[in-house]
Order: sequence, then structure tokens, then C-alpha cells
Amino acid sequence: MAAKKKGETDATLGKELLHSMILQRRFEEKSAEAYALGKIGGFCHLYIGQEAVSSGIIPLLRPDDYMLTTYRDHGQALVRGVTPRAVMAELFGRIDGCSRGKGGSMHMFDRDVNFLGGHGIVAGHIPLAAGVAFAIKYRGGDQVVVCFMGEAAVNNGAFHEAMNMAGLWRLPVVYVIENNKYGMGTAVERASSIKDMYKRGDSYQVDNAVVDGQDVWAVREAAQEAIDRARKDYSPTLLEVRTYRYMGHSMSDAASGTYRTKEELDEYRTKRDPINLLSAQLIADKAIKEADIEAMEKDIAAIVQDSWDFADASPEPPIEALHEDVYVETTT
Ligand SMILES: Cc1ncc(C[n+]2csc(CCOP(=O)(O)OP(=O)(O)O)c2C)c(N)n1
Repeated sequence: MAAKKKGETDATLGKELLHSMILQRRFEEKSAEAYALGKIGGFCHLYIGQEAVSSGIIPLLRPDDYMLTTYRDHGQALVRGVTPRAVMAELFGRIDGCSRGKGGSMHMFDRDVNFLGGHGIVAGHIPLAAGVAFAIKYRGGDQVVVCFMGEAAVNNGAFHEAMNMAGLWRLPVVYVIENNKYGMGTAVERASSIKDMYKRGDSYQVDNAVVDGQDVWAVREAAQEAIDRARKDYSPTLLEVRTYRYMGHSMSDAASGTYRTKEELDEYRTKRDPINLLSAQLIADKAIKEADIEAMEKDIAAIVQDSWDFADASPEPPIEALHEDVYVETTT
């Protein structure tokens, strides 16, 4: 997809972005249903509310670029091109899942599309992304790594070590902080001495910027600049994207609690929802009609139902698979 400037309306691209965001939203609503029915076990962190971040950034990557992310990974895997069937089967813990049913919600992985996880340890993947970027530069390649993290990760030592290396060695990496205001039940103001997360890049000579994460066009524009910088100049970026999660931290938590008000949540849902904002803009610009959105919803509902049916029919991994894929077989 070509770069799109904020304010312009490109009907085809707009529709693609809308489809990408609605697919994530409906897929995760279905996942919540599956979780309630006991089809999904273990932890399950939904991305609902944050879709403009993944849809704004990931389609800008080339197939040979890489991405890494946290445990809030279902939507991002879908946007990167892991099939809805493989993501749902992974959630169900089935053999046809993208991690062969052994990773679950937090550990989506698909080497075919250079989706290097899905990581459950907060900040644990940030140095891995630096390592992948180092390998690219070492080989003289022009690929880029995008690494997503939550804002709570930036107070972890691994973040600082990796950021220092990225700045020192000029690595082709874009670190994206998805600042959804809360790390579990702790507001960022209570946890971080620096509230403007992007400014931490200054400590490490890493270019940095902040963008409204509910505006998919703005996210896309900021990400394009960062990706270009990484690809052309081997130059890293720390991009803070301000967004909001609607659901609880994970499926085990209530949507609102003592840490945030229902009013705040309603405000985002009704006035700052990324899907509503984009559809309203496209309708106002006559780039799309209500009937097109209805057709899109129908198409997406069928994709999501198909992924459920596929996952439900897929077998569980056999017990013998327990020790498979633990070590890589080598010939040396
Ligand atoms: C090293 C480590 N410490 C603690 C946890 C427990 N934990 C899981 S998620 C989380 C909050 C992370 O918040 P944030 O990085 O802002 O991401 P979000 O969940 O908001 O997407 C914590 C503390 C963990 N998984 N790993």
C-alpha cells in the first residue's frame, strides 16, 4: 500500500484499513465468546480499541521485514498475514494453530510471514528485536524490524539495554510503544517518572515521535517516516502511539475497576473509537457507503465463523508432540 497523507482520502486504501480493523475487532469479540465457553484456556489478552496501531503500521512492512510483539498479539498476527484459521486454532490449543497449538494466545508465531512472536515476558522481546536488526545490518540487508511493546515495558531494564544498542549501533528497528495508559491496573502516571514515553529515545540518540493512536492515518504517516529512516539510513526510532484498550487487562479482569472510570472508557468508545472515526470520515468523504460497510461486516463475519469452525475441528496436539520443536535439529 502506498503512503497516505493525513487529510487525504484514498477510497481503496481507506477500505483496506477499515477491513483490517474490523476483522481484528470481530475476531477478538469471537475469541471472547470462545473463552467464555471454555474453548480457549490460559491467559487471553484482547487488543480491542487499539486496532489503528496494528492496521496503521504493519501493512507498511515488506514481506521480508520482521516484527515482534507482546502477548496482546492476535490482531497484529492477523494484520501481518497469519491466517484467521491459524490464529483461532492456536487460541484453541489445536495442532493447526500457527504455533502448533503449544503457544496459545500469548505466543503466536509464524516464520512464513516473519512474525517472530508473541512474547509473554514483559520487555523480554525488546533485545531480541535489536538482535534481529543487528543481523540484518551485519549481512548488509535493507529489511526493517518493527517491535511493539506496552508502555509498562519501558521501565524494564531490557528496554534500556536494547535502546542503547539500537542507538549506538544504528540498528534498522522501529520500536513502537503502545501507550494504552495502563499496565494491568496501574496508570502510567503512577508508574513512570517520565510521562512522555517517546522522550526516552533522547537518552540513546534514537529518533522519537508521538502520535494519536486512534487515528489510523496519523499512525500510518508517522510509521512510514520511521520505517523509511530504518531502511535507508540504518537509523532506529522510538514511536509512542497513544491508544486505549477497552477490555480488562486480560480475560480474567473486568473492563473497568478501581483504576479507571466507566466514564473514561465510554468517552473512548463513543468519541475516540478508531473504527468509528475512520468509517465516519470515509462516509463523509463519500469514499464508502453504509451498504459497503454492511457488506464488509458480512464478509468478515463469515471469515471469523470459518476460523472458529476450523479451529474446533482441528485435533489437539498428540502427547508425543510435547518435546517436539524444543531444540532445532542441526546437521553440525
Ligand atoms: C517481566 C514481567 N513482569 C511482570 C509480568 C506480569 N505482567 C503481565 S502484563 C503486565 C503489564 C504490562 O503492561 P503494558 O506493558 O503497558 O502492556 P499492556 O498489557 O497494557 O498491553 C505485567 C506487569 C510479566 N509478564 N513479565
